[in-house]
Amino acid sequence: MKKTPRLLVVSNRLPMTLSRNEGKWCIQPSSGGLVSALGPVLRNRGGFWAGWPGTTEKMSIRTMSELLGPASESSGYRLLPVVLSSEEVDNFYSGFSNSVLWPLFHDFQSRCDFSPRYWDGYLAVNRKFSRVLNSVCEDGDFVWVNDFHLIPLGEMLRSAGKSFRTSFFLHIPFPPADIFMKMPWRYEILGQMSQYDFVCFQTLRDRRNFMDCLRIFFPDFASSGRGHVLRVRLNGRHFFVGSLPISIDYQSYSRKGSSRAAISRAKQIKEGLFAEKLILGVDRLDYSKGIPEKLRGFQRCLEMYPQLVEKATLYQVVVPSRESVGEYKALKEEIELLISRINGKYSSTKWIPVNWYYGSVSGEELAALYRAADMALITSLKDGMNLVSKEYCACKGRDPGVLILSEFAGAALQLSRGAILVNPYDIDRLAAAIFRGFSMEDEEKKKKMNKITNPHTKIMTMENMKIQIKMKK
Ligand code: GDG
Repeated sequence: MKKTPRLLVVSNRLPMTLSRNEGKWCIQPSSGGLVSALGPVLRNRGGFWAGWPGTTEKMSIRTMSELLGPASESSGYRLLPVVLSSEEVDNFYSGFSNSVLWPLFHDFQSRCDFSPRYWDGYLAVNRKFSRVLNSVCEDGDFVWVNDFHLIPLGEMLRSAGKSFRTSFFLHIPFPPADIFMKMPWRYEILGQMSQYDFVCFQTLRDRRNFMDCLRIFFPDFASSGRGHVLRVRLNGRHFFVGSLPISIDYQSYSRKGSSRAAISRAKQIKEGLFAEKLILGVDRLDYSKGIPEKLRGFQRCLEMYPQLVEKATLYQVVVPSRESVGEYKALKEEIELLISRINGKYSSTKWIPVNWYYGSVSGEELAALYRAADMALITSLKDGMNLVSKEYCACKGRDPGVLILSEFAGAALQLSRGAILVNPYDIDRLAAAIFRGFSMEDEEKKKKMNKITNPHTKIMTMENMKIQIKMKK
């Protein structure tokens, strides 16, 4: 009988993070969209998940396995740590990944730092990942590489001579050719992406940008097919290129949002905030998420529509992220300043316009916040997908809610019929959209939300992720 191929998932971070607190090692779930999206798809599927465990501190192999072993058992796949030094993290993670690829791929080319040492560090860490994977990979395995940190990995694995299939999924956007061209290593990056058997993007827009770049840089490029997966021929070999948007475990969010605990906690939250109308923002601390733009839009809304003063409260959760990168500290300060200005101008003895929490809340608390919110406000300046928008709709269920979503989030291409789309740079229209959301009748809100959550549309299901895994066959 033919053996089912084993699945090896690779991402920069493991789904669990190790840290040392007052001399004691702790393990906790990693945050961010990649882990939220992949976790439920992989649970109990077997195989491996390889990645960095999030610490550069030295620890014995025994301590590492004592910490990761139980997490492996409960998740149903083996966690394979790739240990990195602080110098490696500086050049590979803070450097090439977060100071070159992240800003460039989100169209912020002026934020890029193209230091050559970052490129060397990026390749060196990818080689390290490939050595760790090669130690467990067998012929016939299916290796699923995730995100921009690990683009060269497919080619490195292939050069080891074993025969396994590789797939690459880019969780962030792929930029238009005129932006991509700015990168000194553009030719190398495109060549490395073309070494996978399957390269997959969140949206048709990202896939089109990638195909445009291939056309410009590789004269013998040819493509065929139509629909979500195309066939590409390049330099004598062929591979597939797809656009398969990532989603969430809809049933699980829907259950959590309509649980008794979430409904009762949602009531408490609203009472505690004295909020007649609650607007919710949930974002990682990142300039791509447009948090300052959201705050300016909310302030403008209070100026333009004073009837919302003492009625609409913005609650913003900001999840700490990349705190070692200087720009992120500056962003936090900018957010603090904007919030204190709004609160200084509008607060009264019974109402504070903006409440924020800098930290990560539990999954249960997040579901209760989604349930409590009359509106979710997402103002990304560019976003691969944005799972928060989907989670909000799933948790809200039949309770009337409004989704205001940036047209620059990948999710906008899927959720446009049910959301109010905004350009976060257009402050007056953003303010008007918030007001419009609150002026809508409950029936209209429910109708719009149904366009998103209706199971026939399949936009909230994980079908697409499953298709990617099926590509291994
Ligand atoms: C990248 C791409 C793409 C947030 N705060 C808390 C918390 N979260 C969870 C949310 C959500 C996830 O983090 C954030 O996902 P996003 O998709 O919004 O954004 P990124 O982290 O930037 O993810 C993005 C994604 O990858 C997947 O492909 O959509 O475009 O940038 O799941 O729920 N979870 C908990 N507490 C929090 O305080 N428990």
